[in-house]
Amino acid sequence: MAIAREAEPVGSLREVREAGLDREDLLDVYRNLLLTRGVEERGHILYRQGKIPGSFYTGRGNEGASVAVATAMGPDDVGTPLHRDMGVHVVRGVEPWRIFAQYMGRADGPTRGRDGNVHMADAKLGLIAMVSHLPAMLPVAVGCALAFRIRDEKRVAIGWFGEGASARGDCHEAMTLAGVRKLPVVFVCDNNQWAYSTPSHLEFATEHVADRAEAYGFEGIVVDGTDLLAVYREARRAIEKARAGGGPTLIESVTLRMEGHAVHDDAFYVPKEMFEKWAENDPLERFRTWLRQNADMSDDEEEEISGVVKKILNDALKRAEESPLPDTSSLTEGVYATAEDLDTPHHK
Ligand SMILES: Cc1ncc(C[n+]2csc(CCOP(=O)(O)OP(=O)(O)O)c2C)c(N)n1
Ligand SMILES: [Mg+2]
Repeated sequence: MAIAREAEPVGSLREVREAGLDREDLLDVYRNLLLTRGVEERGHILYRQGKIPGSFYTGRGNEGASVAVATAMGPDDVGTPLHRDMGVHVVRGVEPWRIFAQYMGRADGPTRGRDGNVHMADAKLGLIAMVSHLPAMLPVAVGCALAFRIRDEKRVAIGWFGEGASARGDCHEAMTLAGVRKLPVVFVCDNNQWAYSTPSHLEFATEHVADRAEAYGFEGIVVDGTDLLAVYREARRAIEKARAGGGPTLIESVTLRMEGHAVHDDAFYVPKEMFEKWAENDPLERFRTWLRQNADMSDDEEEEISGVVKKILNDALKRAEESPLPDTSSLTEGVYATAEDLDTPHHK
């Protein structure tokens, strides 16, 4: 039996306004959503052209949820996005050309060419780069939240994790400390129903991952991750609750990983019917339809936004290809933070 609250879908424009987004904001969100999908689709092309070293990961199916949570964050909040959360980088303002540079291991990527894939983040935008080990970023997010508490800052940390990673001890440790201290942290579980080839019934024995939250002493919410606005509303509530001293929330956003674990995996083990069913709820198509039906997005507006996005992506690809590979003499630079690196609102 489910313990976590199951979030309702979002209905009208009025309801969304009450949650903090006006019509202009919604069109910006749509632009960010198109950019997020566009970056990953172009990434696929770069991979097939042999321009991406190593593997290539996308968050197809999770674009809406990642854009939604990042849209709900405040400017001074921090987050630890994972390999399925490209929308977070886009919304926080990482320019697409730098993401393409990152994919290709170039010097202008956020890791300055130290890593080719999505182990990246721009600390100046309040993001902390993931390490490969999962869910090792949850204790980091909780540590940030503890620092905010000690310094009496009204800031919130967001920690993302996959449902498969929730089986590990660091997830339990992070949630225990966050619950005990009522820290300003929001845990976001990207439940895409697979951890590589392991289905979720072999990952956790409760109905929902969010059912665990009550045992840690905070609220758990399950939300349809293809409903961008429902994820936004729940994330916003949870973030503002944390900011006001109400403690953590665990939001479980349910989607389906619409591609293989990475580009090397054809996901033969995922039943075809599952893909077909979830394809009917594509987050981008769903949000586009909602905008047309509830916010009167016109053909002209839609065309204008896609035109702008296409241009950003085309220019970004060109600029990224012009970025050099890192100079080997710079190998030891960026290993330790400099005073300049730490001169951001996030490192006061
Ligand atoms: C501790 C650890 N074990 C194994 C891996 C290899 N690995 C990377 S992603 C992944 C699947 C994680 O599944 P989930 O947490 O559901 O996230 P998803 O990839 O589905 O978004 C695995 C096993 C890892 N990164 N860290
Ligand atoms: Mg998963």
